[in-house]
Amino acid sequence: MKKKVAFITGINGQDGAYLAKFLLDKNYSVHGLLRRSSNSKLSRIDYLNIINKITFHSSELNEFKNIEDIIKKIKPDVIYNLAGQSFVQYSFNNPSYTFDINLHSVLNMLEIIRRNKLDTKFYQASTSEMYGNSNVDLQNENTIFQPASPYAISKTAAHHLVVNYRANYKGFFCSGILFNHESFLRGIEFVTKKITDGLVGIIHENTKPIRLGNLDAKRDWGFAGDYVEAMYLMMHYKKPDDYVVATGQTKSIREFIIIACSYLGLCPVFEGEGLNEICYDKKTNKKLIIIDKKYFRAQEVHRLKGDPSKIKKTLKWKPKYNFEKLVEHMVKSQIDNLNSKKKFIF
Ligand code: NAP
Ligand code: G4F
Repeated sequence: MKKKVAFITGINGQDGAYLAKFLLDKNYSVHGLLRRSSNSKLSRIDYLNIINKITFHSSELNEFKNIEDIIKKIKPDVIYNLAGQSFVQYSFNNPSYTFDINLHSVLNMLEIIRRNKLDTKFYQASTSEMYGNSNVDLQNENTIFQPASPYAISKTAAHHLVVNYRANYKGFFCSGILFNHESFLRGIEFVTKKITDGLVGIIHENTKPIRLGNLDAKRDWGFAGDYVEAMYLMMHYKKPDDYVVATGQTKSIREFIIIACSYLGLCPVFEGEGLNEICYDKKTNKKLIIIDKKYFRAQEVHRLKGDPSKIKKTLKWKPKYNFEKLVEHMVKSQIDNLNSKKKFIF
């Protein structure tokens, strides 16, 4: 039987790498988009041992003609659009670039499918950041969006485009409203990876304390491996729709630090207030965390907590990782990484 063809943009990102592995295991022929770089940037795909199983195509995401040529050549059954300027803080200083990649590129892909009358199914990586500082306790598919950063605005506009194209042109266009999901493969600038790699470094390599911003923001954190399965389920349901993917629990950065410390035998004590707060290990007096105003945002999203009822009920999605297991995975994988001959940096 002919293999189904998947085209993944952002294939070398956290989600792209996990999804590529997931789809290969489902016997898909996997094609991925890479943009030019002065280094190979395939470390996540290398870590998952799948480099030789993927066909790579080279282009910037916002090059309409290149993307159209690739899509017309490989005729994908499914496109997962995971590429994006994904760092919220960066978007405050680079809003126009963020809009170009996160919004205009989505419009381009929807137009390529429409103009060429393709049957290709399309998945868009929407985000819980679209809710902003919501006054609703549990955010679901009907909660109003109040985006609080250029990143969130670009993603909200792209989300509306997907909903609009689905209604207007009846294509299989769907959108996953994913809450924060993490893993050992997370980019080093994101707070969870900064904390787990930073603490492991302090213990095992005597590195400097970690410099962080707001410790009191709360996020609904899940495991990236579970979330790519949710994307797959959306794309294999009989009709296209939008789904919240979340755990339904919310934890602060401070709570994340405490749990990560517990897996390393550290006893964290927080002392001081605001920019003068520090965190140290009670047993050794070693400084673990310093607050640095550089990591505070122009506008913070204080609390996110998602309601995954719809995807659980309709698509029978069931995450395998809870918060504690996620933190343990990140800490243990980094210790293994330090002890292995081949070191991975993401
Ligand atoms: P990530 O690790 O930052 O990966 C982003 C990917 O996009 C990378 O492969 C990156 O390539 C690619 N990319 C960026 N700009 C590009 C361009 N101009 N042309 C081509 N490729 C480009 O992000 P992630 O965590 O996997 O997230 C995947 C998607 O889901 C993103 O769109 C993100 O905004 C969204 N999302 C993520 C979360 C989460 O918690 N992880 C939650 C909700 C939504 P390079 O390696 O070359 O930079
Ligand atoms: O890890 P973060 O940078 O993730 P953020 O901003 O929630 O965005 C991530 O999740 C979104 C889904 O909700 C995605 F759409 C997006 O692409 C990305 O994957 O920051 C989490 C929280 C923030 O409140 C931030 O202010 O951690 C706080 N924080 C405190 N100190 C820090 C730091 N964040 C970072 N990155 N670095 C710090 O030093």
